[in-house]
Amino acid sequence: MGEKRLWWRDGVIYQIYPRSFADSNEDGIGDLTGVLDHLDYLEDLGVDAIWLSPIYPSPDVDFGYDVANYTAIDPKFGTMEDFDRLLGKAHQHGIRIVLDLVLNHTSNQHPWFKESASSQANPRRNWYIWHDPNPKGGPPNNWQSVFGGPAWEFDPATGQYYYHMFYKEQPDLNWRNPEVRKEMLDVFRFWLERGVDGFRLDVFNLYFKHPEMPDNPPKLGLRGFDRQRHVYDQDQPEMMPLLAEIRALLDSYPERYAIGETFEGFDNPQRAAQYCGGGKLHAAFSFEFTRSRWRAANFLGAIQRWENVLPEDAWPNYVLNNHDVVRSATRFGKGESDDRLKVAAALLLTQRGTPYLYYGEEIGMRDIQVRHSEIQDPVGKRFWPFYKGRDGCRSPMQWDGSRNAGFSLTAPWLPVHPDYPSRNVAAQRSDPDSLFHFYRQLIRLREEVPVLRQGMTVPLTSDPRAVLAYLKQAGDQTALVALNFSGRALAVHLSPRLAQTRWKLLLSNRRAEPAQVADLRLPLEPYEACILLQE
Ligand code: ISL
Ligand code: CA
Repeated sequence: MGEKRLWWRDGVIYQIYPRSFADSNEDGIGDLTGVLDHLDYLEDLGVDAIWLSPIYPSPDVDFGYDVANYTAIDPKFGTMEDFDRLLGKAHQHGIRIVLDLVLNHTSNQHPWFKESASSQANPRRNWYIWHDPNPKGGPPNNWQSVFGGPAWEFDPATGQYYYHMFYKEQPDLNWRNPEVRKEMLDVFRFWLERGVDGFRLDVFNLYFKHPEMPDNPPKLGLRGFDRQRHVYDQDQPEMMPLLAEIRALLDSYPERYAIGETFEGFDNPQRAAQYCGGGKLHAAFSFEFTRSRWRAANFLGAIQRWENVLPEDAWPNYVLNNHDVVRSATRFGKGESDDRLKVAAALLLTQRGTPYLYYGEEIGMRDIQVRHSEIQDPVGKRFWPFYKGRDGCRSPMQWDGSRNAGFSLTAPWLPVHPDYPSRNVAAQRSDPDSLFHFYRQLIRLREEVPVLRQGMTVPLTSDPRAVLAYLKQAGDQTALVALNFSGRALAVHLSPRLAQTRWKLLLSNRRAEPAQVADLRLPLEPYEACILLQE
């Protein structure tokens, strides 16, 4: 690992949901200049790159994940000049920019779809997936939308159905059409030429569907989408040569990067892993941490499963949060205490694998509770009260204790969390014991002590529920990380060799001096996260 530092492998990537980060023109919606205004903050936190959720023109049925133009900036976020300014300034701060490419589907307001829907004879008809009704009547097959209901929408004007894996306002593109494929590669080129450093590929494993569109076989599950095995509507073999083509394009520019998002990131890391490594994507997300219950063994299991399935030349990544899931602070935090969040942060930032942070995670932002009348996310409206949608984790960034948490002077598009007067960036920056400072220290340490980011996690755990302790070894460095998941004082059992090792304390949220090992036991305070380096 003596090689050169790679930003996407050795650094930390920070996801920004632009609508919710900072509003520079007081319209209640975050924007690009808002991001630019906070680059100092991001540099101080120590992140290497920011991933911006979609910033392209969008009617916002799915808040930017329904794109109406891939090579422009939505006016609510600013202009192309604002974007270029942000990119230039970010680079001056040593921060790379990763864009979110949503190429599986467009908005139904995209001019391509409008043309495509205008008649069966339109030259762009075949840019989307149109099909005659089933001879028995109804949709062409049994495929379901992940957002609920059949994935087929009938268009009475032209007498055919079109396919949409997500909302009906998000028709899927026909990637089997060479014109679509060419256009999409040009989208990559457009942003690469502007100097964008990388891409997050939204649901890329859905681009191709089986050409004959057979029914998916049934499986046990709760709702329509989960009651099928998704054999024919995702993960088709045509994806591999396409990834090779995308990768070759990226590799024709220096240090570019692509990370893909699959559904499988949630519960089938093996499927996600097949897309990573030489000649394919640099990475695909593992989302297991977003599902793990508060139990040391669950996190360890997720790490080991991910390491086991990834090809040798692929690099892992870990995520506690994103814009689709309940925040880790809400899942793990007890009341206003951030004790557990420090343990989770130490776990995330001492793995061999790129850590992804989600805005506000570093100050322990909790989900907002949305009332029915406040829901913005249509899945929330659809499945209320069983599932309230994804607004909870998308509330405005809490910058300070002033009105609207310093996000905007105008009422923001989603409510600010009521805890903002005490939980905000300004307050945590002036408190050396805050979660923010702990994240900042961990990020610094990860940078300064390569073993923390390079060494494989070798468990020493004796109590899989309450304690996760692991050794890491890389080059001539050995580190020991001990995480107490419980609110009780505990001890980690060490082998005689490890007990005799002279350990230097790099960081602990509970003590300033190294703990004394006695009787082969390393004591841990309640919720202590402690990082030791062999002297
Ligand atoms: O958020 C989910 C369920 O409510 C996930 O199933 C999610 O839809 C899936 O992980 C794909 O997510 C991505 O593509 C969607 C978009 O809505 C998500 O925000 C995005 O992360 C469609 O573009
Ligand atoms: Ca704004």
